[in-house]
Amino acid sequence: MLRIDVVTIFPELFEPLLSTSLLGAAIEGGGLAVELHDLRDWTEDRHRTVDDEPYGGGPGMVMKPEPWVAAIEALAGPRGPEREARVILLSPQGERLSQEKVRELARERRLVLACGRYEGVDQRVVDLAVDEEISIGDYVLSGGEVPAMVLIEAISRLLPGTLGNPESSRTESFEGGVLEGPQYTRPAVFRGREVPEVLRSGDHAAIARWRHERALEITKRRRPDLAASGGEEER
Ligand code: J9Q
Repeated sequence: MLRIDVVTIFPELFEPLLSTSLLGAAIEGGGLAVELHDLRDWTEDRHRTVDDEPYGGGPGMVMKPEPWVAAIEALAGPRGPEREARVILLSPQGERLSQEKVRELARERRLVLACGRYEGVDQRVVDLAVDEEISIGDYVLSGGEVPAMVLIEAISRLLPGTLGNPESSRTESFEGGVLEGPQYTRPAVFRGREVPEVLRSGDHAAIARWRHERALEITKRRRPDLAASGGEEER
């Protein structure tokens, strides 16, 4: 069982994700528990203030350290070998998320996901309380909430006993370091375009060969970076 605690100023953003089928299955199956926490619950002032102006000036606001460190230490304990959870800050400065990292995190017992806002979190939070920073890619977002959802969904698909279809998870894009080739369903002809003959031939060996060829082709063309790292990794 993996427990994920999410700390955010927008806990309600996560509600649809948790109630809808995707994670629903992982949670129903007992492999995953997600707990939402409002960062403002760890403020002490009347206005529940979570941000302030940046030292040195500049645009935007920076998230204050006190609520963050209080929240993280309440959920994970102080940083060190006794800590009960791995604390991850979703941030543009983080290490890029990969399927390898997802596999690693899916083996943990507890995670705390800290969702900061775009302008940033006081660096002392990172230095004192965060174990690692993760980015989902190089684009501007307004906060770490959507990146946290990406991470939760990716992890949920790997939890033991919670996967609807283990076969499809293994062969899907990236698990083997190769993209999937084209997929078709009925009708056999749509707007004059035919499904490739081989897929309708019933020749399973020929189908497997054709799919493997298309997979390598699309990977080489669209993702030469992936193609370079083998494509034969086969998990
Ligand atoms: C918190 N852009 O972007 C990509 N991965 C994480 C992020 C991010 C962001 C702004 C705030 C996280």
